[in-house]
Amino acid sequence: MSDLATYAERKGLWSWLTTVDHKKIAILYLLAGGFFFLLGGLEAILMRIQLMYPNSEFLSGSTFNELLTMHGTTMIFLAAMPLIFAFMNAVVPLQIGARDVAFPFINALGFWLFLFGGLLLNLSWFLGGAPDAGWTAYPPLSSGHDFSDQGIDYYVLGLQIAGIGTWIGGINFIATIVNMRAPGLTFMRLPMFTWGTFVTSVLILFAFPAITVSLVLLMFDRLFGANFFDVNAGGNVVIWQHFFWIFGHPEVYILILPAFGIISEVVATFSKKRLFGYSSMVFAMVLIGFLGFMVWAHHMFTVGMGPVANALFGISTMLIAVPTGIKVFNWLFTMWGGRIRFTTANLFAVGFIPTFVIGGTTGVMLSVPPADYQYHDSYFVVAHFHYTIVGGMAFALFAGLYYWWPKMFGTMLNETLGKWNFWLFFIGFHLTFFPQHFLGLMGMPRRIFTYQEGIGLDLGNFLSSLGAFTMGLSTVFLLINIIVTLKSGQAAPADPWDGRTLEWAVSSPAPEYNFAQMPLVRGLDALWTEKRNGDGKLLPAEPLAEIHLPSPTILPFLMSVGLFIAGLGFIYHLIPVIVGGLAVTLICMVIRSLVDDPGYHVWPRELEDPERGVDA
Ligand code: HEM
Ligand SMILES: [Cu+2]
Repeated sequence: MSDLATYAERKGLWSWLTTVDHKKIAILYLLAGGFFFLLGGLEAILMRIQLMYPNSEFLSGSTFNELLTMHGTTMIFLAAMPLIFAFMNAVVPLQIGARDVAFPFINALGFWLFLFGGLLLNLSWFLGGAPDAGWTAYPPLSSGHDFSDQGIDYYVLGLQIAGIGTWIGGINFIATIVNMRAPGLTFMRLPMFTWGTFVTSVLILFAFPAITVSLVLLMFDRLFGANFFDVNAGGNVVIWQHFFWIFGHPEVYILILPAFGIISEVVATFSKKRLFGYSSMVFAMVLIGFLGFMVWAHHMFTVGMGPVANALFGISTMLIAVPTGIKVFNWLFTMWGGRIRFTTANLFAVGFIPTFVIGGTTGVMLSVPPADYQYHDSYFVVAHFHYTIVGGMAFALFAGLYYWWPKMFGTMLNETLGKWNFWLFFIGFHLTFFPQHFLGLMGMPRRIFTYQEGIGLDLGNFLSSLGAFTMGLSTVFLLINIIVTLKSGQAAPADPWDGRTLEWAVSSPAPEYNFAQMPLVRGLDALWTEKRNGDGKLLPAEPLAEIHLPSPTILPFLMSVGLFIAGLGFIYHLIPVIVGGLAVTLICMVIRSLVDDPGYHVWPRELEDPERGVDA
């Protein structure tokens, strides 16, 4: 039988292209998401250079529009989403005591679809120009060829392919969390990050079909002459806004709920206390997820929906502040009286709290429809959503990176460089986005490429650009840290932070099979329960026996290449290319269905350290 020896041999590029192991897929997501994060950051810096001084001619208006659109789209779909998926993959199976996700093949397919969708979208830079209608792609800006050119086709097809990847990835996590929890791990004992992943996956399941449908309609308008959004032919442009935001608002919760989960884990671990108000944290999360579907039209107050609709959507939006407030207070109470350690991970988590609260507060301000008539489409909105999405989600991603890096890579990131990373980012962040509130209130519209001199906007924009450069510098510290750590990082023990949850019970990085024996969970914070009430080791829930693992396969990669090719075919109306690309995908699906793949086994004698049972 094939065994660990062959696993160890599988190290080269081929092993990455064919892997179905959630830990390796996590690293792929981290690499790809990190790459797109840098790309989106570069686009942001270019925009900030342009806006640093009035009447600047660094960029043309149309280039600015492309950068604006690609920055927003890249950050949301190609950076934030995959980085969240990186941690979901790296951590969730370990936290629930499972050997992998429910469908490893689908997991790999989800990654490759996202990557090839992202590559297709970015190819537009080299082939005729990037999309330029904003990340929201409102028609008629996006629908006809009068305003936009080929770029939007790349937007439509790139996002469609990447979106399918995200969707099946979400379904996979639902199945995993429902079915694969270790014995004793009831739902009300799930770690908060796993809860965040679960609720987020349900949101993905229901939200992504809305963008899929909208993109299909837009694709028909653009490629096949349909009239869904052509007002002259009886179409309706406002319906796009509804479709887009029925997806788009849940999308921001898709990003923030796992971030809340990360913060909960990090704050509890580094306060050496169990999370305050665990059950209320769970219910708050579920409630935020539910309410997240009720509020989409708060993006459309100024469209003319009328006072009743505006009032209802305004009130439902304000309601979300209640569960969010519960979470904020619970984090504070967790820290209260705790033995707090200010590691880099915890600095990011603690920095998250006030920053996110500012973003939440401006959100409540925006939810008041008459007030929104003033704020709408101004820099106030840009400040608001960056406070939630960078001050919230990106801070949490940094916290998660420093926290789980040892588990993912088996080395410790450097704390000194980490603190440079944190402080520069924290200062740079507020310097960038705080002045934008005032720029917005003074009347600076969003999505403009320049402004006049002497109308009061000079100082705020100058400071904002300085802040952006500071964040760029902070990212350089992160990159240096990663390079230094990869070259000569100190090896990480299994449990470097005195952790509470199951992932800290296995070695760093976890062995291929995660747990030699499925653990028995005897309380909330499973590992901490054993540290307090047992001998600090997990009890096995099953005898030592052979472990079944799925074989690697190149099919998910090839299926995604097929769709990528078909996507190009659609954009250029080349029927043979469409047929060829779809054929590649279809043939792979047939192979997958017809060829039996029994996987392989790891036998007890091959385990790294069989004596140690679940600890291996
Ligand atoms: C970290 C440094 C960042 C800087 C300096 C930055 C800067 C900017 C700038 C200058 C704009 C254009 C605003 C306008 O003209 O309306 C913008 C828009 C936007 N940003 Fe960022 N951004 C950053 C990070 C992020 C992140 C991490 C995300 C999401 C995960 C994000 C999402 C967006 C979105 C969705 C838009 C709107 C695009 C549109 O209007 O179509 N940004 N950002
Ligand atoms: Cu919203």
